[in-house]
Amino acid sequence: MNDNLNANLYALFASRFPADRSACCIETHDGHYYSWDDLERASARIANLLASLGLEPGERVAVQVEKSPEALMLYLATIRAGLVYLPLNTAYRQSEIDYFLGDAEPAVVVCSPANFGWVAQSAFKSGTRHVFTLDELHNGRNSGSLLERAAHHPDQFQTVQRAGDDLAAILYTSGTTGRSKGAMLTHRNLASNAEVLHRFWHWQQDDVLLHALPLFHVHGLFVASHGALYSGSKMIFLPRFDSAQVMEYLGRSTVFMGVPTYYVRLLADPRFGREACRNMRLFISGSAPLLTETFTDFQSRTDMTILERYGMSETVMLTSNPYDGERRGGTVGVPLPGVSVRVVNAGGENCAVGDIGDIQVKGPNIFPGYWRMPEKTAEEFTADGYFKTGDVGRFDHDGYLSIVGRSKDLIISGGYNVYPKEIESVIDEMDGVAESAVIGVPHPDFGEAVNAVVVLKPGATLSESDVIQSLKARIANFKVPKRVHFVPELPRNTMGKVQKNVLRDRYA
Ligand code: MLC
Ligand code: AMP
Repeated sequence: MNDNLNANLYALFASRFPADRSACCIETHDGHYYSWDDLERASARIANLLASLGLEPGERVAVQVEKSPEALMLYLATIRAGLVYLPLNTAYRQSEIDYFLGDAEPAVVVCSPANFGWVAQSAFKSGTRHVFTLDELHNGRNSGSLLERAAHHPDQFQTVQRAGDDLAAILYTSGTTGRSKGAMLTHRNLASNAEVLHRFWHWQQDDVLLHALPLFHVHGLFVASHGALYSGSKMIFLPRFDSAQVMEYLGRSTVFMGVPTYYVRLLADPRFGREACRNMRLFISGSAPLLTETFTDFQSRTDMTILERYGMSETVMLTSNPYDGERRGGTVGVPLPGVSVRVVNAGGENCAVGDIGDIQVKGPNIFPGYWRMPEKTAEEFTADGYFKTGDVGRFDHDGYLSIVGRSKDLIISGGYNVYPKEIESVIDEMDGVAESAVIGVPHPDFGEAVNAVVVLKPGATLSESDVIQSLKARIANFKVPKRVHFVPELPRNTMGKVQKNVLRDRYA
């Protein structure tokens, strides 16, 4: 990529939109159609509004809103205006939002009307200058929303000049110790991955992406939406994953992406099969391990093979099963072109084929570091510039990578990451709790479910539902343990470390 040209990611997308800008870009489940022209004009109006606020390039725009075409337009407008997009899961509660806003110090925060009061309070405490809702009505009124303000601005906007190394987005990913870290992603990181995936997955302009993922994580925003934007392909936007609704639209779609739970739920519907998939070209799975059973059930029900790929917030996509070659169940495929992936032993040497070791990666898609955490960043890279993923795997003789575990203490539930340490700290603060350990146990729907094992202080009478209710008020719902087990003491090894493997076996 030539940095003398504008390396702004939006400029790249715009150069690839269909020549016929009146073609449909997004169709929604409730029957609204948006053309490519609509997308360009609306993002220009919002970019003009953001520019009118006097923001400096690189300032952050934090967004916690429901999924909608307008949310995607806000994302594109932010990039277009040279600002940095910070998406936030709608499930996050006040203490989580307080932390993200305090750490990222965004200049602008956009939230839902229902949360406006407390989010605005939190935002202003962090020095945020502007808090908006997007466009949803509040008590029947729509005054002060970002879209209403943007409507008064011109529908043309000169995309701001950005270099490949300039930041485009920050995605918070929890830390194994301490609080969440903001993974900084540059225009080059995102552009290089969009280009590579476009070729690797054989995207065509006449593809139709059935988009059921949330827009606030890598999978829904940078893999799914970017794929369609870069290819000039239409998207059908569903507000959330619902298997019946997905089935309704599959006949008019060609590409679908999801976390393994989506495939488990589709397969649970007896109507899902060859006929439902007759128009489909490609099903992609990622964000969590796809069970071999799901992979083979899908094959026998549909005569199609799910393509599994592997990535993370810090790196976007790293490996993928091939489009034309063999898609091998239980593997995440081969390194994407331009991405270097190695498996190393404890001494940092490359493992032999078949041997298990730590997965390390390098390439134009790898993030430059964690927001305002130079020491943490340095710890996560090797001296020769490889990023330590925290995943453990092995290569086979044909160069296919399998992920066999994680060196990081992480639970992936329904495609969402949950860091035990964070939940343990909240449980340990509860009255009556002496200590706790949070583990992931196999779950038929979510892949892994969060479980807590709690030791009470003498005389305390906390129940399972007390712990769950108290956590629901404080942390995002998907992090709340599905079960709480009470024990007199936690199993420890001779070093005093809690033996989570013992607990995982006991509660599996
Ligand atoms: C919702 N709940 C979850 C959950 N999602 N619990 C555990 N894990 C989850 N993932 C809670 C709900 O709040 C509810 O709590 C209860 O579980 C049952 O809810 P549900 O109705 O079954 O949930 P639903 O709304 O259908 O959502 C499930 C889901 C959703 C799987 C559709 O979680 C989802 O879309 N996940 C995708 C996540 C994703 O996009 N990941 C990509 C990350 S990017 P209660 O208490 O009310 O009963 C990444 C990088 C990469 O990892 O490689 O892609
Ligand atoms: P996140 O931090 O949310 O971006 O999650 C990234 C993590 O998800 C990776 O480090 C892996 O542990 C996991 N992951 C992503 N894709 C896959 C996959 N196909 N198989 C197994 N794990 C995956």
